[in-house]
Amino acid sequence: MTDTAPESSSSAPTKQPPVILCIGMAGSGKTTFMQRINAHLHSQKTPPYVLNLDPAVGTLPFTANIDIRDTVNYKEVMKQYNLGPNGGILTSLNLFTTKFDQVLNFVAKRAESVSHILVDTPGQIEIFTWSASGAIITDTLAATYPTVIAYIIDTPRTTAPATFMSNMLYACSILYKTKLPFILVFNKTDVVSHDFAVEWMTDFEKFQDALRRDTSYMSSLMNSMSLVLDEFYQHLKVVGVSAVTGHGVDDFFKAVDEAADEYEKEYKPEIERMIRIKMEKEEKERQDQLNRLMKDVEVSKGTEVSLEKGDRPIEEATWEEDDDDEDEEDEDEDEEDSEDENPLPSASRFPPSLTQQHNDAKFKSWLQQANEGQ
Ligand SMILES: Nc1nc2c(ncn2[C@@H]2O[C@H](COP(=O)(O)OP(=O)(O)O)[C@@H](O)[C@H]2O)c(=O)[nH]1
Ligand SMILES: [Mg+2]
Repeated sequence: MTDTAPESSSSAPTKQPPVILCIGMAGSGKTTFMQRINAHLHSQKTPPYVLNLDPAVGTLPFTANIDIRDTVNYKEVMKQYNLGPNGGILTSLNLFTTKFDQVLNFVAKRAESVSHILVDTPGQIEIFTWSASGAIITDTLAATYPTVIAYIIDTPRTTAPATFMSNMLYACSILYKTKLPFILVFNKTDVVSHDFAVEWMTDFEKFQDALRRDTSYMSSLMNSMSLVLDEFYQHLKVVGVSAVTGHGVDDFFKAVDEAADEYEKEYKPEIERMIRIKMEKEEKERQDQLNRLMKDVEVSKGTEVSLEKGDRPIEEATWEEDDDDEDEEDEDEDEEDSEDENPLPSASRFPPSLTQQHNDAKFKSWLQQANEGQ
């Protein structure tokens, strides 16, 4: 090996821009945050490539390079398929996903010249996180680009321990589903600081205290579930931002850089391993099929191919109702009563039996006679 040899088999030596997938509950501030980080990157003279996947957004406060609304009209989809708002959004996303290979081509053409790829997702979180389309989009992006989930949280609305816990459990489920580097983005810190959240996440006792003070019916359930989350917190990066004032955006990009490194070191080898396993499985299936075919050719010595079904030749298994129990012998008897009828060959056997060949010849001469008679 020379020192100039490429380390991996990857054909693209250039560094790919990280994808930032903005996911979060409706109203958490995904779109406003997209606008903020887009403006930030433009001000740094490192423009991103921007995708909007929310078909129901009224006006976008940023310019998207690819906008789902240019491809599908969500209101028309609702009308045509007789759907409600959520069904309309989901169906629009499904329709868009059928064209996602083309979207990827567009992204690939610009990938070298952009710093990041920003993706805004539909207002309702579950439409993206629990749909097949959302998974396809996430997985295909993550197969090519260092992909990072930015989970946007409405900080002022998550100060109650039970709400906080629900939000964390939701984030946890997305982390385990996507298996991608994850940044918890506590948004709206201009209204409420996210210090309480950091405290709860780092000091288990403090969260337990808060839960004890919370007398809601959920608190005992929460108490036991909070133990589970301790492990989950180890895998997270936490930043507090304000999409409105721009506070914390530098911290966010630092977290993105770290998460992108994490992707290269931990997630990419895993994704490549999964792709390799899938390809090996497909190759093995192909090889098995080829082997079966070669075996059939060998058995038949290149003269005839026997189509086996179980231990019996398929012709017997399929056509036995035509014959009585005595096989070939009674075929000769059949000839007599078919003398005047159309001796149309059944074409049911390959290679044709002697009787069948005889019938074929009879059919040809019958056809000739019929033609001459016209
Ligand atoms: N005070 C404050 N309000 C915000 C912030 N980010 C978003 N909002 C508001 O939250 C509401 C929902 O924001 P939007 O970006 O549409 O949320 P999305 O549904 O997650 O895309 C809007 O009224 C925003 O103005 C923030 O950092 N601070
Ligand atoms: Mg939005």
